[in-house]
Amino acid sequence: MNNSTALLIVDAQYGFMPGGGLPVAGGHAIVPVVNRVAPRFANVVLTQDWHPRDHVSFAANHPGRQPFETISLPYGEQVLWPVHCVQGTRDAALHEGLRVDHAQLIVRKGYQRDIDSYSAFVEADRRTTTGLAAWLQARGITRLWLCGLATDYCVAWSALDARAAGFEVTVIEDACRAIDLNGSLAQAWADMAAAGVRRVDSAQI
Ligand code: VGL
Ligand code: ZN
Repeated sequence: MNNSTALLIVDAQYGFMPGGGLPVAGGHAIVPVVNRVAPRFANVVLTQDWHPRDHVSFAANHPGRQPFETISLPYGEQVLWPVHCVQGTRDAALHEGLRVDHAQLIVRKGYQRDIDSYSAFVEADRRTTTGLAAWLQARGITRLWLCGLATDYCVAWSALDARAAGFEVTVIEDACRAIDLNGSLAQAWADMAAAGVRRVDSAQI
């Protein structure tokens, strides 16, 4: 791929794979697919969900609440998750089987106690930027290919924010896996299609 294109690998962390804090079915199966496509990209960026232990998104920090319930926070509705991707733990580590030594940037997100961040671009308050759009734009990158975990949360939110920031966006479907909570996967694909996100299989690259 040319220099105006980047691969964005979202949250390919143990926490979202079998045995992790918020396991996504088949999450580990993305690793060989990502490894197959990554060499094609001169520009590679990864994200890393990176929560403090007292993070607002953890059900365990809301007495009486259970994982996958929703609560209302100052910035809107928040799904309560099992404890996952706590800073510095193995759960938060990137999968060691990823062969992406040429990656240039790791964007950590969700590190503020009171704000979650599914998106690689803008936190859940929809105001606080991670700086990623400016970083990409400063390098002349206009096209993004997305893969990772989970399709219906961090990948979809990142894809939608990337479109809003003016990037051309393609999601590599078989290099993603979903949580699929209450129809969230179908909703995510509908939202992405409506926003002009392209959807491909890795074999088409
Ligand atoms: C994610 C829920 C909570 C994700 C991260 O990576 O999709 N989902 N934190
Ligand atoms: Zn998280």
